[in-house]
Amino acid sequence: MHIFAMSDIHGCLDAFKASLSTIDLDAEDSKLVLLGDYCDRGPDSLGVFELVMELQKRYGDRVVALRGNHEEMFLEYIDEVKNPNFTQAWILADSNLATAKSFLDGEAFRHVKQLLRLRKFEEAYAFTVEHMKAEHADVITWVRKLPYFYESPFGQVFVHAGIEEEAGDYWKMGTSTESFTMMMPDYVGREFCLDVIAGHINTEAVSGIAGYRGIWSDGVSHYFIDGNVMEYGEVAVLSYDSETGKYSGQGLE
Ligand SMILES: [Mn+2]
Repeated sequence: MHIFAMSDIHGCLDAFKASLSTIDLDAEDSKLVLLGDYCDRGPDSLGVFELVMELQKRYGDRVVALRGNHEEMFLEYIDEVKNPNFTQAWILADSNLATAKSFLDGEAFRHVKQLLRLRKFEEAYAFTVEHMKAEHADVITWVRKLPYFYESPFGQVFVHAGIEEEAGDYWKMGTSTESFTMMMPDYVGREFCLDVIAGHINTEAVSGIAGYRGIWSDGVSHYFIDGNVMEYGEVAVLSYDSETGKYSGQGLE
């Protein structure tokens, strides 16, 4: 089997498509695991969500989509719409309103901008969420069902941020939903009984090597695959071949 993994696409639909074009999903023994953070920052969050949904329709369980902290925030700002105290959190979480813009048609987005200019923040927030619910309920429903991790038959766990490795065999029970999507890379350099493949923190930050991009491994049990698409314009692809047990991808070897 060939497993491909990508993470932290962050609304960068063109970069995602370019990386997809390098892998063959038509082969029956291939699998694509996406580690979350499809939305926010980049220009087309809705387009990325819809493309992943389409891939799952086409390829079934050959395409696994996990959830990241940005999907958690996305659901939070939809669910907290009756809470006026959340208005500021919404504006801050969706930097430059990039995600809202992708979900709203031109006229609706101009209306939101106008409300914001008039400092009608709560109204802008409520209007945005109402529009998203009315026009893109399928996407919201899909995001709600995204799982937190994927365990392969080859001694691997794929996750957005990480797992509580101190819990050993009980990591599933021992890892909170916040940790799955947001934990710091606390176990770098320590051996674990599974390979842990994660995104969330870009590889320049986790490696400590200035300008690093692509995939980074700690040489023990961890592979980090967020190559920082906003900075470098590319979504890194990790490949794993179960016949040889070898990982490959930009930055490895
Ligand atoms: Mn993240």
